[in-house]
Amino acid sequence: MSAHPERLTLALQKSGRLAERSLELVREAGLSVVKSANELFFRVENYPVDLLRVRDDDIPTLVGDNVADLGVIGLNVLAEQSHGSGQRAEIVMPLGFGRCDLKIAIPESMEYGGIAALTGRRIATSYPNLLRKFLEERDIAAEIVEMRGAVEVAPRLKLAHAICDVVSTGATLEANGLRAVETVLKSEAVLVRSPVAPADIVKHLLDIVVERFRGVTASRGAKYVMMNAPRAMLGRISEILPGADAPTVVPLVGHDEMVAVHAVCQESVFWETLEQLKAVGASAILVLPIEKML
Ligand code: PRT
Ligand code: ZN
Repeated sequence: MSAHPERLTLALQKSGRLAERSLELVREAGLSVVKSANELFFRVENYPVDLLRVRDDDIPTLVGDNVADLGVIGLNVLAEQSHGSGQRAEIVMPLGFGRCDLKIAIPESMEYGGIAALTGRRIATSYPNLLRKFLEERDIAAEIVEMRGAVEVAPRLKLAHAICDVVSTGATLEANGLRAVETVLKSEAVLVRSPVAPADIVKHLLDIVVERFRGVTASRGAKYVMMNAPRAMLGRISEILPGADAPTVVPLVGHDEMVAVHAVCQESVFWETLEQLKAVGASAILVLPIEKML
């Protein structure tokens, strides 16, 4: 049973790499968060919603055990914890932030002709379950050394030959004389929900919140692009526009060979894209942000 049966509870990371973007998602979904001195809970002013602020590692369990109805968590953490028994938090959708890869990295000086090079080696990681599964699937017998943090220093300390850790820019690997050789998991923040359906009053609210999160996530990075273009070039223009399906084409009065093209681009529109559009004859190109999408 949920801690507050008549309220929707969302578990978010209290501080860390996912904290700010998680809170931003909640705000963009129209929930006004009231920050309070209460370390554990923030209230939402305009809906019966509570934000439970915790360490990210606790979120899969809190949602799996139905203490929270929804949660935002890195797929890496969720997947690592999805090995034991017990109720599981269910993935609703990826959220498009907190992207990183769980990678195996070795010292620059170590030779590497392929994954067989890891046979008989010691690999330090905070992700023993994911690493074990990855190695087993490839029939590699290696020793896993479990570490809580500072995994990247293990090779220098002669604790391990290699590491398996989360990488985003790669700067940490480089600073420690390591290079990535295998990708164990591609990760991003995901929205998870409790396996137990909430009471009816909360269920309705939960559906609304999930739909709004979907809208916020979909419109992020999406752009509305408008331009004038030669009718003959419409095919090329559709190819150039990133992630746009079926642009709207409007005739221009007095210009039979020219049309106005309007399209929603799901991906970022870069200067290169605009230059390509110009090169095929487009003019008066406008790129507008999209605030909401449903
Ligand atoms: O206190 P709490 O337990 O809540 O937080 P935490 O310290 O366990 O996690 P936190 O806030 O560091 O990360 C939360 C989540 O962010 C992770 O579980 C990932 O899903 C995601 N994420 C995205 C990252 C990174 N990018 C990342 N770069 N998590 C960790 N890192 C670390 C990595 O471990 C390594 O030490 O950053 C370093 C590498 O970064 P680069 O840029 O040098 O490659
Ligand atoms: Zn953590």
